[in-house]
This record gives sequence, C-alpha cells and structure tokens, in this order.
Amino acid sequence: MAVYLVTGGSGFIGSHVVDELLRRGETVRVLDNLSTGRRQNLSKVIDRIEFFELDIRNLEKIRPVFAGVDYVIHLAALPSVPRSVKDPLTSNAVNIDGTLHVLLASRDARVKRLVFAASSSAYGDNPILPRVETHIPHPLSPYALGKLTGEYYCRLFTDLYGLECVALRYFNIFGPRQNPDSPYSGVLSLFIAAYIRGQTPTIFGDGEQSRDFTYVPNCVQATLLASQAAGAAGKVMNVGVGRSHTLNQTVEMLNDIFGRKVVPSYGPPREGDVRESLADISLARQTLGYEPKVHYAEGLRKTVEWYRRELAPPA
Ligand code: UD2
Repeated sequence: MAVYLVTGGSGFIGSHVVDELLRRGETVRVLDNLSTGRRQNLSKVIDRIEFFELDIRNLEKIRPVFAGVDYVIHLAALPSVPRSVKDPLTSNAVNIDGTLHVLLASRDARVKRLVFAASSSAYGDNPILPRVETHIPHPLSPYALGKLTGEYYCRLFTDLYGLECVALRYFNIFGPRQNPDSPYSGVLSLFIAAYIRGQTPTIFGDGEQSRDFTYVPNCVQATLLASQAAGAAGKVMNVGVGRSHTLNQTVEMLNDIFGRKVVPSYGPPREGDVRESLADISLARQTLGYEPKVHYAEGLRKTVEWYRRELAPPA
C-alpha cells in the first residue's frame, strides 16, 4: 500500500481519483483550499482519508503534508480560460507559483513520482490536428500559459533534481460532479443543467468549435497509470479519446437524450478560446498502456443520468 497525496482532491477530477485510489486500497491524503472544490464531493469517503484545507500558494503551510508521501497527483489549480483572461494575476499565482510550491515540497519530501494535470489548451490555435505532443505549443490565455509552464517545471524537476514527474494534457474532461453553478464551469455541465432546469444553453461563437470531450473515468485511468508506468518520467502526454465533436453536434445529442428540440442561443465567441481540439493518444497508449474505455455518447448519457438525480428537486 502506498501513500498518495491528491492536491485538488475535493474537485471534480480529484474526487474521482480519490475514489479509485481508495477502491484499490491505497492510503489517501487530500490537500484542497475548497475554492472550486466542494466538500460534498468527498462526503462518502471523508472518514477514510486525511483532509488538509490548505492553499498551494503558501509553501511553508503545505510542506508538512508531503512528509511520508509516495505519490503526488497534482490537480489543484484555478481552471477556466475566461477566468484567467479576467484575472491573470490569480491564475498565475495558483497555477504557476502554486505548482512550483507543490514541486518543491515533493522534491524535498523525496516523493517517488508526481503526476501533473496539464491541459490541451497548451496547443492553442496550432492548426494541425490531431494534436501530437511534438507540436509547437501556442497558449492563447493565461490559463493555457500557466498549464504549459507547469509542464516545463515538471520536466526541469525531473532533469535537475531527479523528482520523477509526468505531465498529462487532459482534453476537456467531463462527467459527474463537475459544478454546473459557476459561469466558469465546463460547457457540458452548464448545458446539461440548462436542459434539466428548462433554460436555454448559450453557445459562444457559431458552435462549430470542436473538443475531444473525455469522460472522467478515462482520465482517472490515465492518471493512475502515469503514477506507476516505467519510462513515463519527464514526459508530457495527451489524455483524450481521439474523437472530437462540435458544440452544435453536442446539442443534437442532448436533444436526443432528453427527447427535446432545444434551440440554443448564440453569443459572441469567448476571448482566448481554442477553435479545434482533438488528441492523438498514441504516446499515452504506448507509454502508459492507456485505453479510453468510455466514448463520448455513452459518457454523455451517464453524465445526464447523474445530473438528473443530483439536480432533482427534493422529494
Ligand atoms: C480548456 C481546455 C481543457 C481544460 C479546461 C479547464 C482547450 C481546448 N481545453 O477547456 O482541456 O484544461 O480549459 O478549464 O483549451 N462554451 C459555450 N457556452 C458555455 C460555456 C462554454 O459555448 O456556456 C464554449 C466555450 O466558448 C468553448 C467550449 O464551449 O468553445 C468549451 O468550453 P469549456 O469552458 O468547457 O472548456 P475549454 O475548451 O475552454
């Protein structure tokens, strides 16, 4: 049994990672400042983990949490492209300085390996699809720049200090527990909640932008493989499915699932938005043995089922 520290463990992705680690019998610590994470995401497991309500912007406060830790899954971050465009300073403090703090604390505690949640946003408007890790990155937002900087820091920490780091470029992860109540939430949580609440979803732009929407268990699988796989240290890898869908297609799929004919409203495109996104997952396949098990349509159906239960009015 190993000791895992999940930063951002009360968040959407983090809480799924925690669940899977516990299912495997591992020992789990969570470090989270609950800024975007939610206690209720861990409510079923809180008695089985150690929880530290701390902020990665404070290096000295977080250091003790790393003592005795074998593996760090570093997911704590301030997500959202538009939030970072509005407030680049906080985005930088959390996503860049915070990541550097987590790396320093991990190095000094002699952690065996750290897995970093990087982002598909690093590719920006590079016109070549699918995205391959050797493409030149071109971040379009402070969020994308922060995640890319985190990757570079990871590689440096592997090369300079021997801290094994693996950076995974997550491609638009979705699924249960993504908070639908913030304007900065992922598009699918906002759209599904709008359907359930009888509101009209808004598409920013013409709806022809595409994403490699990735159901969260696929991401959990890749993340835990990355914490163990031989030959992964120092690498950056895409984690997606390898299929992309536009927002207009997504609305059609949701209309099918809900048996409705919702017509979305269209607004101006978002600043810093990426137009097309599609992962080549060959490297993660080869290096990690990663294989996405759930594709978009099925993940979307399962996610809708979850939100239907979650957002149902109390009986
Ligand atoms: C980026 C990253 C993703 C992850 C995420 C974290 C890309 C391609 N992806 O996601 O991997 O790191 O950041 O925040 O950069 N939209 C609407 N209506 C809405 C909300 C969103 O049309 O109500 C659009 C939005 O303009 C964008 C798409 O939906 O074109 C997806 O937006 P998102 O916020 O879910 O995720 P995105 O792609 O910025």
